[in-house]
Amino acid sequence: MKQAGGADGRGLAAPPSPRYTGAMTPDALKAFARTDAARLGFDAFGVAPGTGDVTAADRLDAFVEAGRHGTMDWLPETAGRRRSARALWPDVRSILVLGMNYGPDEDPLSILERRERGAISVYARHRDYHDVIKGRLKELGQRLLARAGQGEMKVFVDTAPVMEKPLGQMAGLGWQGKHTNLVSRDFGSWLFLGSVFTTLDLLPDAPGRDLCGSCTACQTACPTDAFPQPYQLDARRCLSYLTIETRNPIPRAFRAAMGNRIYGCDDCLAVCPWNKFAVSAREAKLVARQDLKAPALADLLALDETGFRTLFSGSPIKRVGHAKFVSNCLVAAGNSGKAELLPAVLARLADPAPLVRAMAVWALARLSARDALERRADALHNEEDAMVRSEWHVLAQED
Ligand code: B12
Ligand code: SF4
Ligand code: SF4
Repeated sequence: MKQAGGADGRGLAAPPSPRYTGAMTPDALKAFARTDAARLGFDAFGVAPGTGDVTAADRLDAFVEAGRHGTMDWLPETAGRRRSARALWPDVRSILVLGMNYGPDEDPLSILERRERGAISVYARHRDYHDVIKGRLKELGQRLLARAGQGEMKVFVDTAPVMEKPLGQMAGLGWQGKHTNLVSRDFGSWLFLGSVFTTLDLLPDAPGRDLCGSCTACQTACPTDAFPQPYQLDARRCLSYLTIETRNPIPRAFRAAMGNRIYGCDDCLAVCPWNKFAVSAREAKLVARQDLKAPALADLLALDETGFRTLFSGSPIKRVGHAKFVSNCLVAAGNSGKAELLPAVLARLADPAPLVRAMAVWALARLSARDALERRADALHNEEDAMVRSEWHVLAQED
């Protein structure tokens, strides 16, 4: 048994275990892994062949060629390895795909009506799922190798150059729906995905069958019309990308449509009829924190760097950084129609981060056009940043 380094350098091989030496059939090994996965808190399990999904590669190329990845340059940069499991690791023979249910315990869209509150998407209302899942994938893989008495493995969740959704479909966990995410018959839209690549031969499961039928609910629900075709997403129009991935200001065309969504978006996921079988997360670390279900925008706008880091310690939100997060909250404040948020917005006009000042200008103009016009000349006199100046200038053109 060799020590295998993961793509992130942290993949592990199990230490030799005298208890588990001896041949096991691929079927018995798979049954062992399935039981172990459930014990470790995974809700869905399947095996894909080591070849991965070869048809997904062409679609990835088409996505990148059309520029739909926006500023996520790491997608084209890693496309060579991402497009096939064997390109990532030539020795892989089987891929265990695991799903962990993060189903919400209430309607995730009801918060959208409460405009003075910030809507945080379901996946970010609790502990960072990468932290929850990665260690368990390693444990699963280690125990499998120990049981087999041979082999190597690497584990992946989200950030590695692996196309997890097509793999999930190949492993029979569900199918890539028209909203492009994997839909499960048992858990609807609410499964996190992770995988264990291994050199062991395990019997693959039958791939998941597309059960979208004539439904178009996700496409209709999208507030920014981000699906140019069913099964295809233009990330540049997706609020998840705009609020999390890009550090540029939210384009003006999408600011009103953003409403109070300050981190990610769940609309296309939440309307899927297959959620009728969904249940709330059983993993305690994936149950929503009370304080992140409907946080007041006034409180979030008042957060300084330290307060931001403390509030979002252990949460994926921490990774977007204070400036991006506050800038998202300012767009939400601008959409709130709540004059009581004006003092918090005015305070951010003097923020050291240009991105924050820029969105404060927009929010101010939305909440009080008169205030904005009164301040414009002075602000332009003192402002040196081109992005912020352009927000004031556009305001002038909109007189
Ligand atoms: C980049 C990325 C994003 C980007 C781009 C999303 C996207 N759809 O590609 C952005 C930032 C927008 C994003 C948003 C979200 N993400 Co994301 N993201 C990823 C990541 C890192 C890579 C995805 C990827 O490869 N995209 C590239 C393009 C080419 O892939 P694609 O859209 O799936 O393209 C397919 C379709 O176009 C399809 N296709 C094209 N034509 C046709 C035609 C037919 C007939 C068919 C059937 C298919 C088809 O084939 C392509 C290849 O499979 C994965 C993790 C991973 N390593 O896989 C997580 C991942 C997909 N994200 C996830 C989540 C939870 C989200 C959000 C729900 C978070 C949120 N609440 O805000 C949203 C959902 C938005 C949406 N509707 O997709 C989960 C999804 C879990 C699941 N059950 O599927 C993943 C798997 C992370 C994880 N480990 O759990 N994400
Ligand atoms: S996450 Fe929101 S913005 Fe993105 S595609 Fe789904 S509904 Fe549209
Ligand atoms: S909402 Fe309808 S079309 Fe969209 S993924 Fe679910 S079943 Fe498919």
